[in-house]
Amino acid sequence: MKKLMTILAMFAMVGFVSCQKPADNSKKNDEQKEEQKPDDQKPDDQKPDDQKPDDNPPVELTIDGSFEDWAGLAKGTYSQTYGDEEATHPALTHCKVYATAEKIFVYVEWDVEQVSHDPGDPNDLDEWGDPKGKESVPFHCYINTDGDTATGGFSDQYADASIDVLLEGFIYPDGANVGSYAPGAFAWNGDPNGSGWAWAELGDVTCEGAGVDGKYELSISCADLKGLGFPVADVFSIGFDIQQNWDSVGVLPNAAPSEDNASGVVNSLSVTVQK
Ligand SMILES: [Ca+2]
Ligand SMILES: [Ca+2]
Repeated sequence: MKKLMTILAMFAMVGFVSCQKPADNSKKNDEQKEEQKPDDQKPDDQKPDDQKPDDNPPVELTIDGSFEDWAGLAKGTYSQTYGDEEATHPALTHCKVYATAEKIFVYVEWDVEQVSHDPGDPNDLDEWGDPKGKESVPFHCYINTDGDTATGGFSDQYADASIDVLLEGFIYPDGANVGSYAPGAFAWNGDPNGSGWAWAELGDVTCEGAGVDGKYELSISCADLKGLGFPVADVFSIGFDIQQNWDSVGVLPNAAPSEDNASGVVNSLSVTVQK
């Protein structure tokens, strides 16, 4: 009888131990959950799928003069602005900017009524070697590459006056047709937050451009900007102008002049790089 009681007691203990195991495991799981809580706040693999930035993976737009690829961009991944018809230089009417670690993509629209282009007479050259009567359409990208409002300048067109790099090229390279964008790059060499046309030649930046009258897309190589000493920050800003024979006729972003802002100059457009 004593032996039987001993055996029953042993079963009871085994049963007790068995019953304790899940309790122990539950406690351990709870502890593990506690330990994992900080990881839940990590941005990458710990986040629920719907919060992953991979929902909007960076895409490569095609610079081909058709713009359907822009329509496919997820909202919130690009920056855009529309021109004010009452602005001092209203010829640019709309721009969108989408940036990846590799490229800055720009889409821009202008009012063709306000911008004329003409190759002129190739057999009748002026003192500069350009065909007489040629109507040129320079296009500038003004980039606050470091996103730092304490560096750069050009308050003439942007209230934040923090443009570090200027790209200068042509939308109608031959004067007759919309063509690719092959700009030269220049660095701001005026006073910080200063004004005036104060730029020092940097070199070339690889770009592409394509479009039709009034609509254009272009890309800018971030590696080339970095190679010239101007890496593009995760949040940078940018502005544009379109010129008629070297006079600005369109500036973006812009605003209508007002009592508080007689020039209608506003900040450059802030852009967040998609990664
Ligand atoms: Ca395209
Ligand atoms: Ca800057």
